[in-house]
Amino acid sequence: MAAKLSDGVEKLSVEKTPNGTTNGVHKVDAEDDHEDSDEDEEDEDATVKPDGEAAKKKKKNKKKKKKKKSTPKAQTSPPRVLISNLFPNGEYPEGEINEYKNENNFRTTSEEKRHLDRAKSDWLNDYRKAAEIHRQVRGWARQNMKPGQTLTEIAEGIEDSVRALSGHNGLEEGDNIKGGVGFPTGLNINHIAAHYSPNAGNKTVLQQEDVLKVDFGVHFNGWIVDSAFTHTFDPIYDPLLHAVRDATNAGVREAGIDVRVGDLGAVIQEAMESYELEIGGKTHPIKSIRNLTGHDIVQHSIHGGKSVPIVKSNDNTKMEEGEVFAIETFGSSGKGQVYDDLECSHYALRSDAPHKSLRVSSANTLLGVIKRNWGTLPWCRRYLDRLGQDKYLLGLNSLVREGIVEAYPPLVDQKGSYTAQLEHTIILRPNCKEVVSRGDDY
Ligand SMILES: [Co+2]
Repeated sequence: MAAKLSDGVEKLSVEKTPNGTTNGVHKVDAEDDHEDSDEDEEDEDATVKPDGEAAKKKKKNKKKKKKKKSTPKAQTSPPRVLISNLFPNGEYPEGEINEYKNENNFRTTSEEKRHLDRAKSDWLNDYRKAAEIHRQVRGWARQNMKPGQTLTEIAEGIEDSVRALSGHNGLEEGDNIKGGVGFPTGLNINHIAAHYSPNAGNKTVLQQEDVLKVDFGVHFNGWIVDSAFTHTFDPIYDPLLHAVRDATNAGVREAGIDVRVGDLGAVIQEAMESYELEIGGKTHPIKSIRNLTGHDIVQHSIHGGKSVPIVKSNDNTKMEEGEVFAIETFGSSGKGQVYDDLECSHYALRSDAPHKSLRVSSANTLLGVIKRNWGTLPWCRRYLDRLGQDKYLLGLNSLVREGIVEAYPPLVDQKGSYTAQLEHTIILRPNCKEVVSRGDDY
């Protein structure tokens, strides 16, 4: 889920950015692939056991085999097998591990940092569990999304899968705060860059020529994996997809403890703006969308308060040890700037919500429902519908007006333009950086 810069902040960073920071645009070979290769994982159980032990182990395995017959070993299509059934030892695969660079190099071998890291291992395992669910659900979605499907069908397919794998269907009060869907599934087509999810009755059908951004979240205990990709059926958009992939990977690579977010923005912009998109004989430079940013993630809040710009800026805010960041980049063939448009679907209770007495009684009732079901996690109108809430719009609008609930309307670039997005969640562990949402796909 993207963060939008407030107008004031945006002006500040744009003012400070010298004009013409875009380097000479050159066309990059569409096949050029700079992605980091996955490192081989070490075999965890490589120690040799004495004979007696080995024999015992054999017996154990025999017993296990019988049991296994009742529990499925593989994920189904659509995904419905509880993730914990696929990892019976309770340990989930780690993401891509990156060593810290330069003055932070000492962290790789520091005993003190290693100790700090171990102290938080349960938290990390929960994070990896959410990431594994994200990988399995998006793997299925990428294979099964087809032109002709409605956006509602696609959104529900993803959300039902996340609910099934996490074991949190979110229907009982409080269940969704424990785990499951981390925020509304964004299904953003073409010039729509972020925060679009179908509301009830939406009849939008995915088209062959569409550029679809799929942005969804999975969480346990309020720690959200925020990851997004762009899906197309026509290879003419490949340069746009490669631009955001390179830009996000550049951001992920350069992110680290003590890194200034403004510097990260420059690196991201340079990678992004080395591409161009050719459509119908016309060439469009690809721009970083300058008023969209990545963000830090704190427990139960998708936007912690820090931004990761995707254009060069003088923001000297530093990333710190233990922080979690969503590194997301947006490329556009349009103006490279978004504005609010279309019907709102995404909302979240503000963590700094004022305590006020509300004149609209339905607003009071709705506020209770929101607090008990999501706390400060984001949700959309469809999630209220599935809990049996109706006629809530008056109350909802009043909560937004009073500054209690934040509305996140869709963000769009100019009509006719194409936008793409790629997003990963990274954890700045004390002794290494973990790209927890990394998969074979992106
Ligand atoms: Co995000």
